Amino acid sequence: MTSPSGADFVVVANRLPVDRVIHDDGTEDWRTSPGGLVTALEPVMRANDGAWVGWHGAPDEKLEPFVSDDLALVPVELSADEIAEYYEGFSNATLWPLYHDVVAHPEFHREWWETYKMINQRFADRAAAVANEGATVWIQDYQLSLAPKMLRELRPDLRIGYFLHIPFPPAELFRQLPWRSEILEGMLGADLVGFQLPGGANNFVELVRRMLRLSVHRHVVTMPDGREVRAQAYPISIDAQGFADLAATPQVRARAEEIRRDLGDPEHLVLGIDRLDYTKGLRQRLRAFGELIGEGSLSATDAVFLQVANPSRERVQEYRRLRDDIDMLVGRLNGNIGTIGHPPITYLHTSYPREEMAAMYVAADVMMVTPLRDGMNLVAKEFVACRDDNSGALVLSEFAGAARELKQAYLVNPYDINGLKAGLMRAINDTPAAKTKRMRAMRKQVFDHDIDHWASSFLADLERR
Ligand code: GDG
Repeated sequence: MTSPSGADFVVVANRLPVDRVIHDDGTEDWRTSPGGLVTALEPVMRANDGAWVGWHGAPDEKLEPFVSDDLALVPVELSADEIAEYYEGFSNATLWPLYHDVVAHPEFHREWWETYKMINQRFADRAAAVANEGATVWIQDYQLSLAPKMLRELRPDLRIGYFLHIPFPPAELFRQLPWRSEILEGMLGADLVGFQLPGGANNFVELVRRMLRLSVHRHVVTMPDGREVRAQAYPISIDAQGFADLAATPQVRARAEEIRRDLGDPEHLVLGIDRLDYTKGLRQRLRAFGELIGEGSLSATDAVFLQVANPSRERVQEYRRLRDDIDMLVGRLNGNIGTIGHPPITYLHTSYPREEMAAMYVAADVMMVTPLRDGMNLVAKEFVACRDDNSGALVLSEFAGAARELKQAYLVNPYDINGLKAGLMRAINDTPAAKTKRMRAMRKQVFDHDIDHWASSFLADLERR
């Protein structure tokens, strides 16, 4: 394939699954960004003349459709102002905090909303232009919640799915949104609306019933024109075998040992890996660890906390503030509780290749995933997939979607610092046999419900609509 023409299967997401690489000789190229979604959808795209519609990552640049790694890509252009208002503004400073329990204050700006509508229309127009008659279109996530309705208006012949990767909030919070009805109506443009958890689907149909006064029976909404829309949970997952294979390579094994050595061969290596986001509960987690060292429950020579925080949304004010807060907190904690040659917290504000991530998962004794609210949390599942000897312990927030499936984790309330401390100590001190039992059960869950399972269940249900 040299250029995308009409497609029978179209994915629409804020970002295309590729990053631009510039070689030493100045030539440009695209590299597929590794991620569960592309891995899961690649085979479906290949089998169905698929195309992916999304922004290519650079502002103020209009690109023609192109093919990379056999994937047909349809770039949507965004100007710097549009990115500021549609993406950083409405998506990440309005919807993101509102949908995550308002752990940060959502900002409501009418100009952001206008731009959000305009950009959703642009994505819908592009999808309408590329989809063949009767094609299936799968729209992803909160940046595009109006696109399903816009696309249906342009192309009633299409089968449209929509999946929300983040939580869908309860009515008490959602009703704050000045454009609440429009967002609900936008999502209802789909035939199938997918959520991470049944709770999200319940919140959605409840709002549809109360605010739009539509009839709902067993999670099927009947629209005024008689069309039916189903809302249902499809918990997302990872390419479990892919992670397991990567973790089993001699290079990753050797690197895992090297990481432990470089950290001073601690008895307990505690790991955190998150996008630097205020929803991820970093402050509480670091404080809990700091207190355990400070009061002597853990010793600074035996225990090390390796926290990786990937740079994220750095143009949004709340994220810049968070970065400063965490820098200061880590500095203070290490200053207070460290000893010569033993800073108990190693904090890395950067991102790594997948191999390095796998090596960290293998190296750790305890993984701490303690978000204040999280749609799913793939890091928790990736850690589990990498532990082929059934060793290691997962401390997991009750408020991560993953807690519903990974019930054998050491579950904690991430707001409760004493509870976090107790959870971490249990995870450290439990017998190896108890840890093995828990890990084995979690591995079974993750391998039985991997990303292919997620994509194929959603798409099979969509085809039945
Ligand atoms: C949203 C929802 C939901 C992280 N650091 C590096 C790196 N990562 C990868 C991880 C993981 C992914 O990024 C992060 O996914 P999470 O699920 O943990 O969190 P969000 O980014 O907030 O994702 C979330 C998800 O969508 C899917 O629906 O689970 O609830 O918030 O895969 O491995 N990857 C590489 N280097 C890094 O440094 N290569």
